[in-house]
Amino acid sequence: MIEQTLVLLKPDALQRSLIGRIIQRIEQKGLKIVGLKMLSLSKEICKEHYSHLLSKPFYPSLEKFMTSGPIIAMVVEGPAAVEIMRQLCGPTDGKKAPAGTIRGDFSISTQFNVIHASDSLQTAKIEIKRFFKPEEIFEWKKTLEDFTFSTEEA
Ligand code: IDP
Ligand code: MG
Repeated sequence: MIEQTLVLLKPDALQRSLIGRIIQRIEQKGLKIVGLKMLSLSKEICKEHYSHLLSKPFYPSLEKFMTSGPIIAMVVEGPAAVEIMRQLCGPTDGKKAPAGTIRGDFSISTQFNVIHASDSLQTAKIEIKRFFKPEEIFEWKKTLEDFTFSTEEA
């Protein structure tokens, strides 16, 4: 089944210039980016997004981190996209995440773990709505068109 999931590149990914390398892994796996933007996460949206963690002692620190600089939000599409994106990310703690996963290769922290991906199809639907208007998500197909520009068009 073709699914859509929400992916966030956290402020540490931008600070560490990892945007390209992370997006490359998503594309090389075969998933398709159908929405993408840079934004500042407000404290209000952060509280909503991490509502399951509000009572945790580390929440204030997580909020400070997530609102410390811009993030990239993406809608990622493909067969079993929710599960595949979670596999690409690896477990929460970068120290325990296996090599070959995004967190395993780019993080040694439980908090500063560079990426978020929705944990279920139901969560994905809610999270995509939190960050994207319907018109900001695009339907596009890979085509056999030759997009090489000729000198006449230049
Ligand atoms: P997930 O991102 O792997 O789904 P969650 O448990 O939903 O993990 O936690 C959301 C985010 O909160 C994590 O990605 C991480 O940035 C942060 N976090 C989770 N547990 C801890 C912790 O024990 N200490 C500090 N930050 C944490
Ligand atoms: Mg989670």
